[in-house]
Amino acid sequence: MKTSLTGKSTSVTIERHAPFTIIGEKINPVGNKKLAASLLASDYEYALDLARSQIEAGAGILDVSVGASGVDEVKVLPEVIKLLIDEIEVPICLDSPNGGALAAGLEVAPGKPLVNSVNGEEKSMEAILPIVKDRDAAVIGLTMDEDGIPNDAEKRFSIAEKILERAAKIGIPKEDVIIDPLVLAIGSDTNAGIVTLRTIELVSQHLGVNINLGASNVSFGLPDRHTINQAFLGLAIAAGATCAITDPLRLTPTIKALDLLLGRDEYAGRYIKECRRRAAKVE
Ligand code: THG
Repeated sequence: MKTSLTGKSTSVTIERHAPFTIIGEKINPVGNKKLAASLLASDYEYALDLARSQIEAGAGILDVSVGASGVDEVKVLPEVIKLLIDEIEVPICLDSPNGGALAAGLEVAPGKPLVNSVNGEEKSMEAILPIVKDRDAAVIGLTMDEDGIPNDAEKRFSIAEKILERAAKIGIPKEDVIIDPLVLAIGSDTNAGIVTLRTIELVSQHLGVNINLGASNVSFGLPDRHTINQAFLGLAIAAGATCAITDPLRLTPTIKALDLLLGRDEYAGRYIKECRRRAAKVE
C-alpha cells in the first residue's frame, strides 16, 4: 500500500518496508507559547524557522497546526502555508479540526497534501471527506467517534473500517487514507500503549493501509519524554506503523536505527549519513 504525497517539488511515498516517514510536529502552538504569540501577531518567521530546521533534521512532511486561542485558523492556516511554500519543497500535512480552515489551506497548498484529520463521527466524515475528495488530497482518519476514543482495539479497528468504507463511497481510494490509531498519555492510563499497539496490528494485518501516530502524545506529563517516545516508536514500527508526527530533531537518529534494524537500509547507508550530518552540525 503506497500513499504518495507531493509538495512544491518533492514527493514522498509512505509504505511498509520502505524508510519510515517523519512528519515534523513542531509547527503546533500547543505547548509552544512563542509560536502561539507569533501566530497571534501574524508574524510567521518563527514558523518558517521551525520548518527549515525540521526538514534539515529529516522531516519528509511538515505538519502545520495553528490552533491556539485567539487565532482565526481560517485566515492564518492558508497564510502560514503560503509563506512556507515560498521556501520549502516538502508536502504539507494540514492539521486542524476546522473544515473551513482545511478547505482554505487546501486552496493554497501545492501538489498532493495530507489532511489531518477526519474521524468516525458522522459530522466529521460529512464535513471533511468531500473536501479531501474535491482536492484529490490524502487524509488521516482518527479512530474515534461520537462516543469518544474507545478503550479497546477491536472498537478502534471497526472505526477505521467505517472511515475507509465511507471514503471509498465518495471515491477516495484506500491508499489515500492513513489510519491513526490514537496515542494517549501513558502516564494517565497504563493500557494506553497496549491498546494503540494492538490497533496498529489489527489495522496493518486486516486493512493493509498506512498507519500514522502522534507519537509524542504518549509521554505527556512524564520526565525524559524522549526516552519514552523512542521506545514507543520502536514498538509501533515493529507492529506496522508507517509514519509518525514527531520531532525530527530528537527522533531521526532512532528512526534511522529502526529502519536499519528492520532491513530497510542497505549497508547502513542512510544511518551513517545521518550520523555524519549530526556530527558535522555539532562541530
Ligand atoms: N494524531 C494526529 N495529529 C496530531 C496528533 C495525533 N496532531 C497533534 C498531535 N497529536 C501531534 N503533535 C504534537 C506536537 C507537539 C507535541 C506533541 C504532539 C509536544 N510539544 C511540546 C509540549 O507540548 O510540551 C512542546 C514542544 C516545543 O516546544 O517545541 O509534545 O495524535 N493525526
